[in-house]
Amino acid sequence: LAAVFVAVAGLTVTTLAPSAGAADDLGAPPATSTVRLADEDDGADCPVDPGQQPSRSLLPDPFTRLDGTRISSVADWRCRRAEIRELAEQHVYGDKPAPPQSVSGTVSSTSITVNVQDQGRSSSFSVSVDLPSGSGPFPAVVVYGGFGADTAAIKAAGAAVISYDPYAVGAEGTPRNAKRGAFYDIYGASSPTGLLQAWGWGVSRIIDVIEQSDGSVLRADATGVTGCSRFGKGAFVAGAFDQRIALTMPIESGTAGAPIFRGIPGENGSQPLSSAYGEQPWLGDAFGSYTGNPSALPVDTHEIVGLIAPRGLFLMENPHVDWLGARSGSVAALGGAEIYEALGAGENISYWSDVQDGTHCASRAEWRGPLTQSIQAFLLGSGSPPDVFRVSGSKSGNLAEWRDWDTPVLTN
Ligand code: MCU
Repeated sequence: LAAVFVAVAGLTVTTLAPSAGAADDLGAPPATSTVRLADEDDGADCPVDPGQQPSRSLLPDPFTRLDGTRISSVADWRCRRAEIRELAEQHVYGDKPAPPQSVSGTVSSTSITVNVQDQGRSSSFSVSVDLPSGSGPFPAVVVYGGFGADTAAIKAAGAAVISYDPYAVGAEGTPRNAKRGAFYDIYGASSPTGLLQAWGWGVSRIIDVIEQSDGSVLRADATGVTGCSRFGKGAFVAGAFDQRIALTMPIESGTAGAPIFRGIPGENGSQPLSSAYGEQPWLGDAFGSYTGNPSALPVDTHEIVGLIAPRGLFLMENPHVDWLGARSGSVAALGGAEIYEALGAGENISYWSDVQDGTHCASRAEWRGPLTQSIQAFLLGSGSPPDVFRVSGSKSGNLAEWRDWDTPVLTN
């Protein structure tokens, strides 16, 4: 995994915040320095010319660039990924601003404070921290909201739980032209960026503060993110737009989360695109022109899965509640898994939807094992990822019906 990851990240290994005077006589790096294997966005320098993309009822080909040529090597993925990222910002989620001018804050064993300054404005929020037993520094999982995530299992696996209230960063219940929260205090109440992207921006700023800390409580290179339902949508988007997030675990995310947009109109009982767009400003304002015509979208969520590749991803879905669009979710996972395969990281994506309990965001014993394994593999560097793909029979989509492209063998 490490080899693949470094190759895709373009070998951007940066040493951050070495602690003064800690270097030994041999000149080795100080033991407490933090090595960052990835930036928030390793393709920020890639040229992207979105132009006009033709409408298509099938899923866009993740491996064909906007200029119509196909990628042929693993290294090509970095700038192809940048194209997908840009399309996703423009048409689906709204823009995630470049890292802010300044981020500061504190990390303690009980809380993290975050202060951000950008474009002449500033805002702050804080989150609570709950450490596992044992001695740190610990990896951490950012848990959105207060339901659906198995915080006991996260701690038992050896990771801290960071309890994140996304509404402090992007409030629900506002009209699109009067958005509120720490993100919108800086980027404006009428920013066209939706709540999911704003919430993910908040997670990125938490990671900034952990990176700047002395590293004695939390490890900056081992952050995961999870949440259920609307917060599953949020976790999915956070993982897609920050490559420092080593493990993404969306739960029962439904429309505007993992399920392919193109599948929703044909999936009985699933939350319509117009409903997800209108219920809360989760998606960016620009998505409004696609709710009746997802074929016109130049991107779909199998490629958002691809933005997370080759990092750890464990998608959890519930097939019992039709509203959650689990069939479209399975197609996103299958399509996205093609990208993982092409990058040589097929074992890093797991999917599990054949659960017993039909209750939305229930606590589920079935997921405890693969959740623990994911945390250990991707955040603690021990054991191997679950590498499971369990689709519910009643909600299993067929990728072949959704694509006219094949998966290339990429050279290394
Ligand atoms: C699945 O996530 C949402 C869903 O999109 C909404 O329509 C519904 O109101 O709330 C779900 C949720 O967040 O439940 C906690």
